[in-house]
Amino acid sequence: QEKYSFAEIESKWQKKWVEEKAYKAEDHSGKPKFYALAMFPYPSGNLHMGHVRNYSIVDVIARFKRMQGFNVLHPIGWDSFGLPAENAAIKHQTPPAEWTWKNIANMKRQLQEMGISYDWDREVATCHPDYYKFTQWMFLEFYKQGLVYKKKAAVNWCPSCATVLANEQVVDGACERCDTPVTKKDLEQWFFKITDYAQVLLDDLDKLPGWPEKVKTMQRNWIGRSEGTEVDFTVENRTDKIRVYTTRVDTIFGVSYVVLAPEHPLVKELVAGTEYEKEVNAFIDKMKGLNEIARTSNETEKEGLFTGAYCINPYSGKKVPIWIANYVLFEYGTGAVMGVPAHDERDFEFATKYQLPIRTVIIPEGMSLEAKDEPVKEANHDDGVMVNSGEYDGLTNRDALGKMRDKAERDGFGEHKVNFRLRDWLISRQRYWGAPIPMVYCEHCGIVPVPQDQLPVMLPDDVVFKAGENPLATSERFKETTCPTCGGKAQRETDTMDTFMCSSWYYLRYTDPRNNTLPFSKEAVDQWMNVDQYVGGVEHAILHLLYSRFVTKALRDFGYLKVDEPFENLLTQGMVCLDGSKMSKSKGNVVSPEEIIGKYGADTARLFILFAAPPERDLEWSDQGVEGCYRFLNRVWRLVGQFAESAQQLTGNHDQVFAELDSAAKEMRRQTHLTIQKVTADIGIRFNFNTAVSSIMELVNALYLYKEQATAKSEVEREALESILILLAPFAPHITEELWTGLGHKESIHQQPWPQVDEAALVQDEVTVVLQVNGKLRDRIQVSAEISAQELEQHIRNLPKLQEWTQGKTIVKVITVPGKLVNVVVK
Ligand code: ANZ
Ligand code: ZN
Repeated sequence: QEKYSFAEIESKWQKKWVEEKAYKAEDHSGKPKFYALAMFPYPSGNLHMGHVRNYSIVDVIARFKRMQGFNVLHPIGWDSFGLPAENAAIKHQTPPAEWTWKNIANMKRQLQEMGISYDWDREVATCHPDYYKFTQWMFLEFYKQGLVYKKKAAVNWCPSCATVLANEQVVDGACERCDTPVTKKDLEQWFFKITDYAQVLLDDLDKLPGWPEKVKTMQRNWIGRSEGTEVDFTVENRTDKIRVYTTRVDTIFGVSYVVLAPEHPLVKELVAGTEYEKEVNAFIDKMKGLNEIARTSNETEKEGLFTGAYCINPYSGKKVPIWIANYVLFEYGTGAVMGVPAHDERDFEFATKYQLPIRTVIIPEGMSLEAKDEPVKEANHDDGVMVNSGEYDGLTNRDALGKMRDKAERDGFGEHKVNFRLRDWLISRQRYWGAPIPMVYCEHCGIVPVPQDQLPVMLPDDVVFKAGENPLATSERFKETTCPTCGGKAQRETDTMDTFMCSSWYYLRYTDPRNNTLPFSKEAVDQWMNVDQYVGGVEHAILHLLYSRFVTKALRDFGYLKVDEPFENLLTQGMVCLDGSKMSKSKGNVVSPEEIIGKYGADTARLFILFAAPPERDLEWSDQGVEGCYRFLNRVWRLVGQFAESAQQLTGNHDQVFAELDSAAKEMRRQTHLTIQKVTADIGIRFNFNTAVSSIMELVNALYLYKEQATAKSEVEREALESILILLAPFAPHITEELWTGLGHKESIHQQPWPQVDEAALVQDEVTVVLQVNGKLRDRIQVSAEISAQELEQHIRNLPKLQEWTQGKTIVKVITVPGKLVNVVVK
């Protein structure tokens, strides 16, 4: 018998699949569609194990769905703009394009060596002019619709990368890429008005039951909806009013000071010409250099200064001092807060430090009124009863809050207000390797968008990379242009777009990747969207997913597509770890996919990574585990070889043989169909690839035992063997394809229909059991007489039809009366 020579087998099939376009998605097909998508990679140069895991998971789903009769779209591409290419360019003196395309070629070869079932005709790269032309088109479309604007803004600035960073690229106050502390700088920048969509982005998270709860929570927190009240405090001896934003207007009798953000325009006016001016100005300058996170983190000490001015509390009529402080941000709310030390931690810390009064205005319900004048040891934000609050005393604070807000609205000094933490999306980058922003500045016409039919605005290649300089500005040929409106002298915008912009719409491009006039046709996008299953790392839980949701919703509103949400189901895969920590170059604990594939083959690598842990959990690398998977595939290989040699005597009459089986054969068939049932549910319903693989392994063991028996029937063996191959095909596509053809089949195993469970084969000695859902009769099923309550319940839970009957509901309880009845209680 031949040896399992994986290298030969794998390259043979890979070549064939690519040549025959075996996994092409049909644009017009009678079959239902299924769109399976992995987050596309950044072409850093080599695949790592995280990639292998990501793409193997999606490949199992894609192959499984294909065998289930779906028309599957499973594309891949390259998120190929971004800083590393530019850094490499500076370091090695190679143009970013050259570095990037070389990496893409290498990683593409590696992907093909993994045998992932991509439709290669739909490959895209965001750095290709045919792609970024439409990234620019998006910019212009959003601009036309009033969702893009330019403004001078204090932005996060990395002095080392010499570029603007988005908030999310600032990690603990430092640049995500180079760890340099981030400063603030005033620059003219382009923004996308994502805040217009804040409420709907929040609300529609409820339309996504197929997303992990933790991801939705992260998005909710990022959007940060806050409901409160704006209240005016009139400045003493002036007409100016300071408008504060508070979520707790009920605490307003406890205000002992008002704080303005240092950047608040009123600050300079208040101190002009006073003894406070110099110190206050110095403080403002100091704050300018610091980013929000450094200013407001809990670890940062509260710091502030008195301005010398006072204002009046509109409820109590009392006079309170006006301060400025680091912990109040200009960009949030109104840039001014009322300080209530007794009920807010930050204010408590501040008041304690600067010896400002601390006055309780809410005490716990049932507590003696004496408590209202006791010294405060810590801020208390619990609900309770109002004290020290004039006419509101004795009310619950929730009642008081409503009444106080009504009063502000009635008397015209305030109003109910909803705020969001979410800021507009700053997309300008002072970098080279990105999509140029398609705008020109004309001396006569001002800001002029490049007409869409003149796209792409091509990246020039005659630029100079110098630290601290915007590369596009160094190309005269790029910069100097003529105005599309008047034909006069004009200059191009020299900033490029945030790469999150490129990745916010790539899943739409896959539906119509070679369209030359539009990013996609309506027909194509409506046919394929939305993505049925999206899989990627949890590090993209906030930004990429939020931007993509925003872009989809905006394009829907512009009339380009129909769906509300781009990603129906989301799976966030766990990390690949070695010795307990994430594999990473910096930790030096990396196992290279190429090495593993070279030693054992892609099928073993895939099988191990799918078998070692459920997709959402972290996976611990294990050399023994890999060895084990390799031995298992060899076992399968030998099993088929031995069968092919011995099984010549297949009778023509299959049904008759199956009708007259002895008990060992019946048991073999039962095991085969139980495994089909389990693997189908494990892949299709729960993504429990690991348990699916282990039950296939058990079936292999059972078949080894069965075939040793003198009475073993070839028909039964064959059924078991072919089931093993088909069930294993999504995990180990090459070896199964090879063995399948070895059994005499002409068609690819990957085109076989997914096997059906033969209910009759599952039964030992049968009885009929009534199946109810919430007491309603749904079916009568045949089960073994000996089946235990537990087995019966498991059997019911695995029934494919149960899905239909319990649609969208959760199973609360399964009541079983063995031999008689099962009632599934759902809610
Ligand atoms: C008085 C108060 C009393 C507050 C109290 C809270 C508790 P969220 O939920 O995040 O919206 N605040 C408002 N604007 C601010 C700014 N620009 N910089 C820093 N802090 C600001 O929280 C709103 C609360 O955060 C507001 O309610 C305000 O403090 C503070 F017992 O006002 B509060
Ligand atoms: Zn002009």
